[in-house]
Amino acid sequence: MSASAQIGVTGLAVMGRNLARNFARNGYTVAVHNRTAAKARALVDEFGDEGEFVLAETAEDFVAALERPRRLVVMVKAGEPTDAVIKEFAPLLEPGDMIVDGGNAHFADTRRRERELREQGIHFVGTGVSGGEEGALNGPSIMPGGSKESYDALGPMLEKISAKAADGSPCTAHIGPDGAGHFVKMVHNGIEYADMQLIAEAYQLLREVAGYSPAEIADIFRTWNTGRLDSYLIEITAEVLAHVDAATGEPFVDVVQDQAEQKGTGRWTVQIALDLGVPVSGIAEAVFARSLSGHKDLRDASRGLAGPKAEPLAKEEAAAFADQVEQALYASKIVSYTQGFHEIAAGSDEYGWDIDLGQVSAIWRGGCIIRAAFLDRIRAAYDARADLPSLLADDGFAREIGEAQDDWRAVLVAATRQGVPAPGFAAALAYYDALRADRLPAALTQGQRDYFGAHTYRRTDREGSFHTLWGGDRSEVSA
Ligand code: NBP
Repeated sequence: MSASAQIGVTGLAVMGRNLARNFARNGYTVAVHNRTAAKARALVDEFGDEGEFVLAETAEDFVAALERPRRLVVMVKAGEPTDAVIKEFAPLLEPGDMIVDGGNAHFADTRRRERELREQGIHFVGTGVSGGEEGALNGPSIMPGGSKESYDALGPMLEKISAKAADGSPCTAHIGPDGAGHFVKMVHNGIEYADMQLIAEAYQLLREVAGYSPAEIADIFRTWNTGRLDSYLIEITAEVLAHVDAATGEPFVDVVQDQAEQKGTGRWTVQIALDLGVPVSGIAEAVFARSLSGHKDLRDASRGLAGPKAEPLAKEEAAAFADQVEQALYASKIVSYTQGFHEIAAGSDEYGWDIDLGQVSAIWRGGCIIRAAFLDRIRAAYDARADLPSLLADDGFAREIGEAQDDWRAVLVAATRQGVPAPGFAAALAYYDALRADRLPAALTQGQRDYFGAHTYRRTDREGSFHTLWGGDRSEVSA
């Protein structure tokens, strides 16, 4: 087999198949391979006329079909299958070749794989790909990690197949070494969980407190989508809410079981945030809300617990409440992005990745699930000040969240009084209030820790660590 393909894709389920077609449609010759060869044959049979494909039935043929340095994209199920594929292909590759893992790998696995393959001179490029099936075909947001050298060889191709932002710039860039790309994709998904939860809470409040129907709420979301909340998730929310179930004639949202599932990247975002000591309370509430919804037996056993049932507002009050919900949603969204970017900054510091946060927000503007007009604002904030310690330190965001807070608080008062859970809105407001507090009760926590465990504390009025002799005369000693 002659080495005629500029890139190869192995793993041709929905994502790999569409990514291979995207490369071919953009003029690249693409070698295609799958463990079960029939899938590779089917791809070429069905879509062979979209561009140049080289069908490879064996691993040896696949590698032989690739121009050097070889660019081999792996789109298999994350975890053991990725290791199995690496084990199969690495012995067939040569120094300078690249293995690009586009699956949803845990960044720690990516770091390990990168280290192991580097010894062999192979570049391992852990790459986050967002946008689902549709994005893979028509332009995803792509977050490649790995060496700078590998980006030099791969970047132009990724830039060509990626989504383009409204200003025409490609939604991909070199994120940083080893696991940086998969880390950023992980946090992207965590933010996605938070966005979805906040939208779901807004829906629930509009339904139960304001008394709107799903179709009316769809219209409200459509209106919001023309303003500062303009985003893919708001757009599809309106579509889902407007959809009527053909079998029953009921709103679709009423015939779907209210138990949300998850694949794990949101959970990883929270687990890693705990390891890094970054407060991502909004993202955590989104993960927990999905988890709580899935505890059907617990929920069934708890439905009789005392508490108010929401009583819908009068029509004239409902519209004003909807405006307040928009403010609460926007303010909470600012907080979840603040928390997500804090986690990326902390990961970047911990692993020495030197991630450009403005660039991350720029490549999320198209192709991915959280694409939104709002990301332009975040990029502008980091462009104005690259070392911005927090999005809330940006004058524009600080002003907007300040202006939203009365309505944000009013929405939470209504939610609490009427017994409608809004954990994402509440966690976001608690984060905001904690950051702006003059004093936090952490001082008392330190006192308790010193009392039962002699963990010591620091004083406000002088340097050093101290311990109070709680069991004795309660005098203070330097520790
Ligand atoms: P799946 O995650 O369903 O994986 C199926 C593919 O993995 C098939 O090609 C299968 O080959 C291959 N595979 C498996 Br399973 N075990 C293997 C092994 N031991 N050796 C070789 N190949 C093996 O596919 P997907 O939904 O297209 O997703 C691909 C990757 O992209 C995943 O990591 C996913 O997390 C990530 N991702 C998915 C989305 C999305 O929206 N679906 C978005 C972003 C990222 P076979 O045909 O022989 O069984």
